[in-house]
Amino acid sequence: MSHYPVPSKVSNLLIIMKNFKLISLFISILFMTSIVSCGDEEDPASAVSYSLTVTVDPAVGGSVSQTSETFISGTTATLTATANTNYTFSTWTGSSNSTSNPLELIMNEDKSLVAVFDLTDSDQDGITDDLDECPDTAEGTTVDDKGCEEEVAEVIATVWTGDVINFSKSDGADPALATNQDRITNQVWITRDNGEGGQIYNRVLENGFR
Ligand SMILES: [Ca+2]
Repeated sequence: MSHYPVPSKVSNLLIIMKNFKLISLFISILFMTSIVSCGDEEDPASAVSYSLTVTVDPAVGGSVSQTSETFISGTTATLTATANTNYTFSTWTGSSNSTSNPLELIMNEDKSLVAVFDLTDSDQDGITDDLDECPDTAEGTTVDDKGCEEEVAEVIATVWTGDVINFSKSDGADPALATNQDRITNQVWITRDNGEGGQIYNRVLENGFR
């Protein structure tokens, strides 16, 4: 191939076109740079955000300082649980299983938190404070369903440890009569009831003697 001299007008045009390409490239770079710098800036309108859902279990148990809300990615949400009367904050469940209160959450994804409250039993007697009419009974006290000390009836059992006794009483004979009893000691008068089943019993105890 042979080279021919380029006419000067054509040469000028080529130079202009070259410059135009350079200018275009420069403008393009400027434009690209401005796009990149826009992306770097924290523009709340375009930033990624995540939702936080907060619930309370049971609803009457208490409240949480933070309500359900949307957070910009990376933001820290602080949740403080406050128990209502007769309730105690127990734990967080859901996206975080923690007993920390307040709880700090970094919002890097959608999160759902449940604040769990338990009924309080101040004296640990098994009757929760909302039902306990005596909420300060001593440890180990036996309590009734109102949480108050239960009167325990004294139970006295008489156990026969002597020889086997063959006892007999005619049907229908009066168990109140000594002849129809087997008086072993002053406190043990065995006889048999005339009612259905013919229960054998200690006549002394039946009459309220001791
Ligand atoms: Ca109690």
